[in-house]
Amino acid sequence: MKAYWYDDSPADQRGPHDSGRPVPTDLLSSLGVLYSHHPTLATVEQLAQERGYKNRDEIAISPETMGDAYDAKLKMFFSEHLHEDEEIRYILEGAGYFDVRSKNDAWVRIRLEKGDLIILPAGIYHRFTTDGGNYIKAMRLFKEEPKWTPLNRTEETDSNQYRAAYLKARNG
Ligand code: KMT
Ligand code: NI
Repeated sequence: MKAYWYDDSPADQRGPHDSGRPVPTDLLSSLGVLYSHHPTLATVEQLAQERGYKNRDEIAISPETMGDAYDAKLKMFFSEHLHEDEEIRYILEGAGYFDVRSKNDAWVRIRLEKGDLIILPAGIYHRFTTDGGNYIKAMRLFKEEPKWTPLNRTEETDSNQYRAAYLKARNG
């Protein structure tokens, strides 16, 4: 894992966009973003049990697995959105970037590779992209029914109840 301020250049979303300014893990946790590294599945199982993630599936994102839909999917993942549930991802292969909004609405880019696990809280604005390798395989963990639906950022999501609850928790 590597976290840093996004450079906001118009280059391809899959480039590093590294401003050279690192973001420490405690800034991530102040946003409610939890990171951990798991060389094997054993400690993922433990975390899943503790947090009540009873279900899981796997997603592979690449031109090979998605064919013609890849470009459209990539665009969809990269539109700024929130979910009404946590987004938990354990990276099995490949790499990718999760961008999350900071308190002053700047992008923090989080690079994840094999063995990295991230939990994004419900209500946080974020987006995702593969890197130049165009391949990631991740385990998606969830509690009950998956609520994958991305709600793209609008005035309406600004007043979504999960957004409001997130801001309350984040801002204290
Ligand atoms: C999402 O919901 O944005 C995703 O599933 C991103 C891909 S998981 C590595
Ligand atoms: Ni998402």
